[in-house]
Amino acid sequence: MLEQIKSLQKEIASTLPANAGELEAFRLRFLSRKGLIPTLFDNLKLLAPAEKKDIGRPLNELKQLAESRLKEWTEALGAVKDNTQAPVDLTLPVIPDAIGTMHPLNLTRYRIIEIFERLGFNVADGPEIEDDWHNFSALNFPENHPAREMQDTFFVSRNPDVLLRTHTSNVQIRLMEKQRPPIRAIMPGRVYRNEAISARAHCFFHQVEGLYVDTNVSFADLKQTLYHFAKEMFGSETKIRLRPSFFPFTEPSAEIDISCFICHGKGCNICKQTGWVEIAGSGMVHPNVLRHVGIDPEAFTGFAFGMGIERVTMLRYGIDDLRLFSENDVRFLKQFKPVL
Ligand code: 2NL
Repeated sequence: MLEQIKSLQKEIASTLPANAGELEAFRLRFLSRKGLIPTLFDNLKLLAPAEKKDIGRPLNELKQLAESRLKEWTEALGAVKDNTQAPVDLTLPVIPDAIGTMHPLNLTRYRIIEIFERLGFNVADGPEIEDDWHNFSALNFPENHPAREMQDTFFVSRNPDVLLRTHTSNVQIRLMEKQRPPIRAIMPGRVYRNEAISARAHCFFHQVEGLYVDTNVSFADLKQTLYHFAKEMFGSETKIRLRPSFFPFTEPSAEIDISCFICHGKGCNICKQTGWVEIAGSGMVHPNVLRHVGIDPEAFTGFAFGMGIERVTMLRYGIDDLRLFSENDVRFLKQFKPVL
């Protein structure tokens, strides 16, 4: 029996199964219930106690050898097992994966663009770092206007002044300088004002301004265009109201209010019990502005307007703190439409 154990030991040491079938054959031959090693253990029981001692030990070692080899080879073959499966098809289309959500300011910006594009407005953009002419002088700001002060505007350098634009009107000036009427465009973009940060103010925000210059553009066109916008944006029941106002670049000028879509005129927190919510400033382009860009104010007229994207977004989604837009808190951001 000792001889048999020694020869089996040699056989195991020289075996190297090449695949799962050969490995199973090894298991069946040596370790299965009717295999060689369990049979030797059965025979061991029949021996006299003195012989048992001499045979038991090498037999146990043989069993351990066979078991450890089986385990080793099973693991080794497992690592290359994928060879037997169908390869990955690299020509299949990618499964779309939601990688994040749209920023609410972008959702509003895209909606505004969509509404005005259908009215024939182009989308224009321009620099956020601007000179005095395009941000102030061309827009008929007087020399001593408070917006030109350090307290209100971020200056990159002075004399000549270079600054962070305080509105996107600079893009309208640049557009009118290089393009003749008819001009119909909106200008979304980031603007900067030197203000202490709070729930209602930030040192930067986003604006969409609009401009329509052609022969015979009237105040009625302004009213009807913004009425259409209000209904598209806030629902078909929405009414608008115009209040006289003042801007250096428009004459006459008007604030645009919409009827409160929360309480429908009954009075609530959003409209501060008035039934109306302010959404935009507007007016007829000042003749001086047209002159500054070489457009004859006797031949052409235009209307313009500006609205804050943050303000419209806060109304749309019931957001009560401006800082949420720039804090990048995912608990806030992931509540909006997923990007696919
Ligand atoms: C507001 C008011 C407004 C304009 C912007 C404009 C631009 C040119 C000429 C005339 Cl080039 N007007 N833009 C006009 C009226 C109001 O914005 O409250 N914005 C947040």
